[in-house]
Amino acid sequence: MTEPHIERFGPDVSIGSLIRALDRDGVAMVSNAIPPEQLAALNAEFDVLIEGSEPGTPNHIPMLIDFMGHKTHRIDGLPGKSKTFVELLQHPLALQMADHYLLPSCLHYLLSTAQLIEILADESVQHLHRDDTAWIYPPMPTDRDAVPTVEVPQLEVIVLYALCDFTAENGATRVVPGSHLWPARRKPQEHEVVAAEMKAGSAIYYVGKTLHGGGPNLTPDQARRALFLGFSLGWLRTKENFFISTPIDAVREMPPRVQQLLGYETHGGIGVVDVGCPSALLRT
Ligand SMILES: O=C(O)CCC(=O)C(=O)O
Ligand SMILES: [Fe+2]
Repeated sequence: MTEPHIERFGPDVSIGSLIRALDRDGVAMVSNAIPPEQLAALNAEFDVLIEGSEPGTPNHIPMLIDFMGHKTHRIDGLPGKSKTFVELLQHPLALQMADHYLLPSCLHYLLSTAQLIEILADESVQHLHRDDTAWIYPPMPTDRDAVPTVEVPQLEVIVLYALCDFTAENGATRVVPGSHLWPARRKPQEHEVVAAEMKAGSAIYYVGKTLHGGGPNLTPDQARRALFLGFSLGWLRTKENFFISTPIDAVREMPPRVQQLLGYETHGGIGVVDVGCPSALLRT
């Protein structure tokens, strides 16, 4: 039996080769996916965001606070906060991957989530999970990982960029190659988990069904910085776009039940603002 591993490609990889690896392993790595100048620009903008943030997500819904980490900075809302992020959002390889996996099931897809994640020294390991279980009810705490995998269409694809060197010690993302094809209840053994060690500017690409999680940061003083983007099917949303059509000042005057109907409450981890529940916006 071959040891599980993540196939590595160079930045000029063809989308066909990337897809072949993704179909087989559910994950693939691309070195130097971000050119050095863009990486430097991103990090300069993100340094400022991290300086203004605190680790931990106390405003998140209780069942996800441990998942989000207590010694981890998480910053979302990035399209409105970083010009370079907006450039990176158009990276052809990520969009070609999303075209391939999502367009068979929708007219067009959406940026579903994007987070800057900085795992600080002494953070513990994140639970191995599938990102697409966020949409599959019932969510935690019953048996959240025991959801059908192959029977469900591809809901989400993800690219996670390393913004610093990723090592097994500083919290490189842990991935279970092949787990996108596993039966729902199969649990990974430790020898099936691979740390996505890679240089700054590299990326892993994975599908929503692939088991993965942030690694523990075992270093005394190194931060591990990542940026992940998830693209999801374009119809995974409400028919009417009340978020845009209803001014927030009007929503503030409405009864809580109506605020909930208009989307100011998350569904588990779906519908977050500032890595938390958007109802916080109504109280400010
Ligand atoms: O930080 C990481 O390496 C992975 C984070 C992750 O998978 C998540 O928060 O869903
Ligand atoms: Fe994840």
